[in-house]
Amino acid sequence: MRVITVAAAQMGPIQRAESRQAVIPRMIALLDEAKARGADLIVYPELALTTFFPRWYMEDQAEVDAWFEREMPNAATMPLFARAAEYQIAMSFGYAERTPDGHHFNTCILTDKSGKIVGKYRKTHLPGHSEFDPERAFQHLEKRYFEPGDTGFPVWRNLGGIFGMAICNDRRWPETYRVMGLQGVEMVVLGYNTPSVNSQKSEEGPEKRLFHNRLSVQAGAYQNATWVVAVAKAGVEDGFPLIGGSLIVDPNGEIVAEAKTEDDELLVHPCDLDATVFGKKTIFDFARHRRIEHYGLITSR
Ligand code: ING
Repeated sequence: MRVITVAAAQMGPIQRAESRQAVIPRMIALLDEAKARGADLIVYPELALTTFFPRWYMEDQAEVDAWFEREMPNAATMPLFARAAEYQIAMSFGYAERTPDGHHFNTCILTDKSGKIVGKYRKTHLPGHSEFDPERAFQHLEKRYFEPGDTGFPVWRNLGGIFGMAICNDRRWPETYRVMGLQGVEMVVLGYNTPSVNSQKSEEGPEKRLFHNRLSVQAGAYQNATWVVAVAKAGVEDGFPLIGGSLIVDPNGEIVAEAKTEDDELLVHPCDLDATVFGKKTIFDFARHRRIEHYGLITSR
């Protein structure tokens, strides 16, 4: 048994006018609850420090850059890192990263129990568009504000297991999980900000979005015999609704915990990393069963 008690820290809405200084106390309150409930790891959403700003069309790069962090930890997030280190709880959260040489990524980090950053992932699959689209009910300008990630899908040894990260739209692509699965991943942690309605298909509402969220995460977990922890930033941000539905899914594809609200809500579950072994040794023993001579199109087109 290698049990990691995981806290999925769903966050409610962050309004455009709210500062990082208003958000950090909410994250620390969730961390306090995670400590009280015996967690070893806490997982926060994508872009956890700010509103989902890619819904806003901006032309002034200085205005765009104000949504980005230039270093991590930094003054705003140091209290969170300090509290996590005090509690000996590892954490993962997403934020907008501006590198010293001026690159912009939708990024997620993973720390060890001492609060040291051991892994950084930059979102690969950027949904949406890069120019203002008048046809859409609202904008989704991730291709305007972020570059595609340059990390690929690494895995890291942490907490006695093999961990990987993904971000939001990445969870809809089977390649995301398979590349980590081929590296033996035992737990994938990811955050998301998913609009409750499709900006191009208004009849597609939250039920369908929640269905596709479960479908994508359960499939990725089952098909790679890995735990997947998927954590929402949820609720209505400046009038724009985001789905909740944060999930903890086991290596057999079963949902073992699911959020009930669209607010700050902590899901806690003891995840035995050894529960991945049977799947990896039998039905998804990749070395024994896969036939890569037939898979070329996946990387060549
Ligand atoms: N959000 C959404 C997501 O992939 C989206 C965008 C929703 C794309 C539904 C396609 C269909 O969950 C982010 N931030 O990727």
